[in-house]
Amino acid sequence: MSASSLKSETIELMGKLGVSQAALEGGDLAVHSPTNGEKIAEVKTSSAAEIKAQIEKAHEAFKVWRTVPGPRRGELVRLLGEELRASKEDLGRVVSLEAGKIPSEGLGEVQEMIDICDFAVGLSRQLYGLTIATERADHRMMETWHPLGVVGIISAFNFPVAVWSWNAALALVCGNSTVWKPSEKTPLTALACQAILDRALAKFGDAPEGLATMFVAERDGGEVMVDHEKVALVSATGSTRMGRQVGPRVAQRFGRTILELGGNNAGIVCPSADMDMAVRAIAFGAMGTAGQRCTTTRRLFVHESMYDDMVARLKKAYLGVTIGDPLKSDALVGPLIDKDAADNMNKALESAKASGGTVTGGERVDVNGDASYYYRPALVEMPEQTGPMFEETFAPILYVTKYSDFDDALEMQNAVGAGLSSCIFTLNVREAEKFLSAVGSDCGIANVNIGTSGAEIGGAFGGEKETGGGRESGSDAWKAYMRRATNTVNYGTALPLAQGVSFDIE
Ligand code: UN1
Repeated sequence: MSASSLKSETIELMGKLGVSQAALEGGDLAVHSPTNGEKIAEVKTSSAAEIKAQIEKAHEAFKVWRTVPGPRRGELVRLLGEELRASKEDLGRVVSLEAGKIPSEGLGEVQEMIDICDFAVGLSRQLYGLTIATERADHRMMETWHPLGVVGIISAFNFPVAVWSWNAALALVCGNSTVWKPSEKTPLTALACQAILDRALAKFGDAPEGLATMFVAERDGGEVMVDHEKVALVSATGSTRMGRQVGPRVAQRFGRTILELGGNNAGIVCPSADMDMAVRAIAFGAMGTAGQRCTTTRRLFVHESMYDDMVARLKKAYLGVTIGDPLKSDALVGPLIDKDAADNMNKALESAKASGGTVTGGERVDVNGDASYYYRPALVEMPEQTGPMFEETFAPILYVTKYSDFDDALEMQNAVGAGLSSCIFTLNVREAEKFLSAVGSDCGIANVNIGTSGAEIGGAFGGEKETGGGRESGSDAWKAYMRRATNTVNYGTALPLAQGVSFDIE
């Protein structure tokens, strides 16, 4: 495929998805495909004034949308799910083109969007509150969940479409409007999602204008949204560094946040582990998506009795894994997103070596020349948990360290700043249950005999500590997108005061 044909494929695919060629040309933000470095589009960024106007409009839309019954709001998300089913192949391909994911992962991401739509449709009839026993006669106490307002969504390049849908599907059934700022590295997938959503909105018929929109901008555009008083909730996915800035800024104006930040996810391999299962799970968790998931397995603690066997098997997997252009091959590992990612990977490997690490893999692989960054995933044997192991490097690096005592392994796993995902491989029920207990993994996701990545949408997704504490997606994550009112109703003829207080004014 010649360089220019990638651009024409982009125009053709985006056209099929409903985005005009004009929207892809002449803009001030260049979009490069990480698959070969080619410039595939130039899109227009929004000014601060445009973003503010968009938020004002979303706020007006919210005032209407909050009065629409939940199940009817669910109908819009059902239509979105239908449109996504129809566009799955094309949107999945744009994810591969723009984010460099291998085809099954690009498609998997769109499947995750379809799944959350299904979930949200059911949820639209289940925005339940509690009825609570009251201490007063002839009284009823209950909770009501109300729509919150404008939800600002900030998403990262690595899940350029799914993370938006987790937020938008829930926010919309909960009666909110949404404004989305995608990563400036992946605006095309966002333009495609907007076109898909616009088709669902057209079929829906009478949704208020400006209900769910997006804008392309660099960081300063995101700041406009973060600081805007009419954005009730900012749901931000990205680095811990970004979250450290977003969190306090939103808190300053008493807005709400859902923060889904860095992960430095670990696995523990115990003496009884099913080794075949563990190797496959760890290989996918560490090398899948070229190590660019927030749930990627980055650290591994292996019991000394299994260590040599595990390292030998992993080395084989690392040296044998196929690396290639996701648009043209069925390789399992695609490119890093850009040169910065490659520089960070190299830096971390240098630092690991300086800390006594032995590196297998990690070298650059020439797939499509100098303007794209393909690397063999790196397996790094570390004598102890030290140096770069404490940092999240968004690249395919897996550090492996030996342990002899289970409690030490647990302590090492919890000894980092982030607290997103974790896993244990064991057939020993005591180890498994301890890992899941209050003294076990301190992460938001803790798995047994499953890797750290690839969570289903049905569970709440997010993590503790420097991961930010937010939860998105399934379970009761919807509650973060609504405000709770406690209502007490007196249907009697007296006015008893709570706690037996007397206050007789006659
Ligand atoms: C992310 O990397 O930001 O659990 C999200 C997973 C995916 C989501 C990852 N379902 O790996």
